[in-house]
Amino acid sequence: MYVNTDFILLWKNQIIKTNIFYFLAVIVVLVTVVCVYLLTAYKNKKNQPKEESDPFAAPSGFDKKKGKLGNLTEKSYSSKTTGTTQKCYVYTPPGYKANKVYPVMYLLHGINGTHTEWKDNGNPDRILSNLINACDAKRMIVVMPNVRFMNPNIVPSDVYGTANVNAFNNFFNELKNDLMPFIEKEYKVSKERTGRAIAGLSMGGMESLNIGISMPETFGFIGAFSAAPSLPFSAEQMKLPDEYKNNTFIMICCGLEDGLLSFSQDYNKSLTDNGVQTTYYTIRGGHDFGVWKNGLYNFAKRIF
Ligand code: FER
Repeated sequence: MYVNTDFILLWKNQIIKTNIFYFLAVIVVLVTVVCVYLLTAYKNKKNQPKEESDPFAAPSGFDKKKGKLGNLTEKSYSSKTTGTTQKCYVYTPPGYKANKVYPVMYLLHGINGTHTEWKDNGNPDRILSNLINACDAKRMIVVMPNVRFMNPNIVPSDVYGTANVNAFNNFFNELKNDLMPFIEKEYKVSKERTGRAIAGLSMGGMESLNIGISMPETFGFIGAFSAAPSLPFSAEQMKLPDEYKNNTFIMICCGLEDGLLSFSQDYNKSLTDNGVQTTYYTIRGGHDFGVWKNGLYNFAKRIF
């Protein structure tokens, strides 16, 4: 039988050529996939906070639900200072036991907010519970009050007006006379300065500095996140009695893109010029909860 070997050879060559073509194509695709993967991994690594070099970077997911959450409960109490019924949110940690004594943090909102602002925007229960579950923060009770003490109890349309600013300053009396006695009656909280903290965002940060510096025998820990202007103290008055200069933790932080950054810088300078130790840092961000959540994370981690 006659077999056309030329044809078979041609056919074999064709198969080899086609296979080489596919082989090369697969190699090109594989190399591209590996390159894209390596490039993405490198980019992601670059964007991640450098935890060793930046002690204030919060790890990714710090404000997401990871494990067991504590409880947020809305409480009402009557205020003699304003003659109104006031509300606050109270965070109790995972594993909370009503018969145990806990340190307490008062966490204050900003000029537009009410007692719901932290709960609605700041994931305080997740931030605190994640820290506590990882043993990076002590179990604590966190009270989120209404810092605007006016009658009637409303948010005025002109939030920068005198009435609103005065209502924030009225919180000083309210805290001492009404809120702290209420919390200390309802919950077993520490009555030592080493077990009491006050912190807040913007207007609440300014108030925390105001109250903390005025009552160093009551608060051992003060946090001001993007503190607002209008602190009643002059630079010379921003100081602590000698006995509290080195045992009061004051943390001031602000976003680098925040229009109020100069106030944090000035408050910090006045304190340090007057011999008061502070912890001061800035991060990327504006006048917003990106910065304030980071502030709460870093403050809660370092107190008690
Ligand atoms: C001001 C600018 C900002 C001020 C208060 C704020 C009382 C507060 C901002 C906030 O709480 O977010 O001049 O003066």
